[in-house]
Amino acid sequence: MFYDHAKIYVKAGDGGPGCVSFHTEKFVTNGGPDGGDGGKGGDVVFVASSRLTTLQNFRFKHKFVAADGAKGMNRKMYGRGGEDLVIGVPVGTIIKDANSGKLLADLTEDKERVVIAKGGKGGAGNMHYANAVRQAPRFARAGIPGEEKELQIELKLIADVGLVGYPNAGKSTLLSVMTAAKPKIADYPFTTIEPVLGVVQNYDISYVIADIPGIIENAHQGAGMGHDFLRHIERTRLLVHVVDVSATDGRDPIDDFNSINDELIQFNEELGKRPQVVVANKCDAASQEEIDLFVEEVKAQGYEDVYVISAASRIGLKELTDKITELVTKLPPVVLHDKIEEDEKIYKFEKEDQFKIEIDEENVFEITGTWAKVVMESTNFSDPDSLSYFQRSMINAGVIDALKEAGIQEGDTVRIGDLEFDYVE
Ligand SMILES: Nc1nc2c(ncn2[C@@H]2O[C@H](COP(=O)(O)OP(=O)(O)OP(=O)(O)O)[C@@H](O)[C@H]2O)c(=O)[nH]1
Ligand SMILES: [Mg+2]
Repeated sequence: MFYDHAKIYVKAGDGGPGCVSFHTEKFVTNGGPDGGDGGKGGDVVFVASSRLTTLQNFRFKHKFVAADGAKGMNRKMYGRGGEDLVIGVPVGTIIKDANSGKLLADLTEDKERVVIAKGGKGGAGNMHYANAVRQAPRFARAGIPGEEKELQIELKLIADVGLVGYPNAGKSTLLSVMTAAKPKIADYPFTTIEPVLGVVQNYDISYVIADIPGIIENAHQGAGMGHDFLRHIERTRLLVHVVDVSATDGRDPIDDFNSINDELIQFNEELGKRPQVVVANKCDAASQEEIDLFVEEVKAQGYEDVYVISAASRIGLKELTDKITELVTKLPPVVLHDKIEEDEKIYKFEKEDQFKIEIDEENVFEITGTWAKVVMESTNFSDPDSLSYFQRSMINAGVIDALKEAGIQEGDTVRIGDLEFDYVE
């Protein structure tokens, strides 16, 4: 089985909590606050590697969690940052948010890296909260939780040229004579069951050809191997359409050619419009009449580049390879997606995802979400300074306004985590 898609869960590390501490030293009493900041949580990072070829690594492991940041320490020492979790994937991997379907990354080059889930920032230690009035802050901020995401991961191989054609047409044979690749070749349909890449070296130019399993009529409805593998040639600049002109299996080469083109359009209209070089293969086993008939018909359909070859007997290969090389260097790369927008949400508290207000059947206004979690962990409820900081956070974050909007009345109960208090105007 060729692993070309997977669904996984990733979570970046939480920021470490800030520290509450006061400077102590021999002969020094009542030293100032010296609690350091918590360390940042580790990021979840994806790195493309040309040494990997499948998503096999996700076959049994579906959960990936980066390390949390450490707690801040006394003497203004920062907590250690959590280590990033680095996940290697093949070049050509596309990462999407599984829930929204939003594209997060498209890794097209070796060693390309992308941070998919950002680690939470560490909480500030109490050293930051001293001021003229509040000389001994007994609170520090909690760390911000790391981002978590469900990801849909897909592999679309990066090849310049895609070989398409009916099963048994000779695609793998052609790959084996144009490149150093050694695909399996046999006289029965569906010999190729997973994509194979080969590198063509022609003059000083090199490019990658992908051989995929044969396609048959109604592949879009799942016939044969289906057309799932077509995704691997979606990015190719050029298609090389291989047809068996000898009609050995009793099929009609023109019908084969037309039905493959129909399947390409069914899969993706763009793929139907992709430039095509048509290869009439197995000319050694075909009559001149059969060959002429095919070439005439294909040219009549508007295809200019038609090559008569025998992959097995290595006839006509040079002209074909030169043409493919020329087209590959001329054609622009295929752009699959629009540019990915940056999403910088995690370090900022934005209103929508910082809290949520729900009113339960006892008319308790419950506040949940990241804001609530962080603020609750940051507050020392036995410390008056910390409490007033908490109250100001409620106003600044817009919680009070949101409660009013939700219809809160004087004396109603508000709940955040384990804390319940009465709402006072
Ligand atoms: N006579 C002749 N036979 C050929 C030629 N090219 C390939 N063949 C034979 O055709 C059969 C199928 O070749 P493959 O290269 O496996 O065909 P394929 O298109 O990759 O087939 P699938 O992987 O099953 O889709 C093999 O027996 C090859 O030896 C040719 O130019 N002439
Ligand atoms: Mg094959």
